Amino acid sequence: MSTAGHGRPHDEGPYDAVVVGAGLAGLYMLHRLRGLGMTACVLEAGDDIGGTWYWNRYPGARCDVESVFYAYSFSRELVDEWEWTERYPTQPELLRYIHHVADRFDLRRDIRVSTRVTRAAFDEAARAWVLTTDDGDTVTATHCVMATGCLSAPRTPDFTGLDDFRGEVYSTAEWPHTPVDFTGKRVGVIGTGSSGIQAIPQIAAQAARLTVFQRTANFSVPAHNGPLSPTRAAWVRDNFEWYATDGKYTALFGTPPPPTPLLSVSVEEREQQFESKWREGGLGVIAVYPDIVVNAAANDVFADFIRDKIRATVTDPRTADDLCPDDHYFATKRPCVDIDYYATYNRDNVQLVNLRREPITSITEDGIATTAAMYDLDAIVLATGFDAMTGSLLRIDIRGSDGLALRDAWADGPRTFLGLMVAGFPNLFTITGPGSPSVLGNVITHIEQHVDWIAEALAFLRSSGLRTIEARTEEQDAWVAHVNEIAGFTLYPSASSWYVGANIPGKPRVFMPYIGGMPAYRARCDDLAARDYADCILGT
Ligand code: NA7
Repeated sequence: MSTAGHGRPHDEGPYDAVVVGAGLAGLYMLHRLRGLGMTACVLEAGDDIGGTWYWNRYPGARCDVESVFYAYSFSRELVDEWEWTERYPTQPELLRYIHHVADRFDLRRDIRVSTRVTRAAFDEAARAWVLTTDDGDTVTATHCVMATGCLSAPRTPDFTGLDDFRGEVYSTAEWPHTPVDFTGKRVGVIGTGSSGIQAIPQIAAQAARLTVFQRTANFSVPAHNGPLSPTRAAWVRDNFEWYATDGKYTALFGTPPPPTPLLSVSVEEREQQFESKWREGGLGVIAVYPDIVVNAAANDVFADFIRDKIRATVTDPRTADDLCPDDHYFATKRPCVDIDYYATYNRDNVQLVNLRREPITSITEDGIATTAAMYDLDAIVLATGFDAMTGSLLRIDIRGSDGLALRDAWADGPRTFLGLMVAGFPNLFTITGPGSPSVLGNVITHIEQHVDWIAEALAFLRSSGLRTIEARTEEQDAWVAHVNEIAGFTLYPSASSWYVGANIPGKPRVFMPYIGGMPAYRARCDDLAARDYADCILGT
């Protein structure tokens, strides 16, 4: 693996393709490009590979998808040889897996780490992309693939006085690489999304005192984590052919939902189904009944079931009430998958502060001040989320034809064709970009589908003697309209979630992922390929 940090800026390339990001998407993209006999280079901002699993090393960090499903399926040998240890993989185990993949497929020699891309511009005369790095180097390639991740632009809210705080400040998304010891300390955690909910039980077990600052209560479902059962591991291997083609897209939802809508069955029957899904745990709980994401009344019934579970677990009634979500429908924000989250509030050293009742006014030298009290702290942990889906792309100054800035093209929200391409930006691909299923479901399977599609498109261009491919504006407009229309049939856009950019002040409120399901989405992508990319502008 090469690193940056040399004296004089230099120019690299031309490559057939340059890939930005060496996480799960970038690594597989490189592997496929190599398989096509193409020259490629991967640029990675981090000091090592791993993407999300390189950065998010906070205590308790785990994937919310089961280990056997959150794994590549492009290589049967890889599936056969890698043994996961727990039902849900920890961050260190995921990183070991990613390193194993990089070594096994000899990927490192084309990856340049410690290299942040600041600008990517399409040179129309050369019909090539020129990427500029933070060292001032340039890398030129015919195609540019953004494998920059959907949740990789961390966001720290603008808290008054944060710099004045004399204690330690940590961000879950940029956790130190050396162990952090909270023993004997008074710790405050701001944020109760997935990261906060995973970290809180771990920090509570170590710290002298933990104060959780919650603005919005989230729905969390039990992980029922434990050692990986041999049958679970064998299931993917035994059904590999089906799994790798179709099964992987739905596997994370566990037993399929019953065909009947929730409101059409008896109270006894639905309670049984609720309990059965709750015992299964994990994100499969979303598939409890088919109508909970489209019918508010059905959603309310199931949300009440979860609120009852919270109240049955948390002994202090006021804390329990504060932990019960009441401002959004279940699943309209990605539910958290937890290990002992709610029970943590029964510990004597844990306190919940409801920021709806007492908002934070400032951070001082000593801790966090709210409208009601001063909380003295030795450490603050920010679990405050990401500028999701568009943040990592827009932090790069991306310029297409005629110098068109992606920031301008997306000023009213992201516009893509299939979440893969953007009109006005020839030969630019976005893996799991907005407008694709991306974050809805199991991201690694969506990554594989996108990488395979891009690889096939590049192979087609080469075999047809073509050099450029670009989304047509009218096809893109139609796709964006379709993405919005489908979202509008569901309850999802009603929530102030990162799916709609609501967590970033000023961000246009648009439901970004495609919620029409993988079968419909894959059919559209496959159809486009089968028709030789007829909906795109192709150039020599
Ligand atoms: P999330 O889910 O965006 O959670 C961020 C949390 O931080 C959430 O509880 C926010 O409350 C809270 N937050 C953000 N800004 C503030 C301020 N200013 N004051 C108080 N609280 C604040 O990010 P995660 O990293 O936990 O998870 C992201 C995804 O990663 C997750 O969905 C999984 O797919 C994996 P809010 O809800 O905005 O009121």
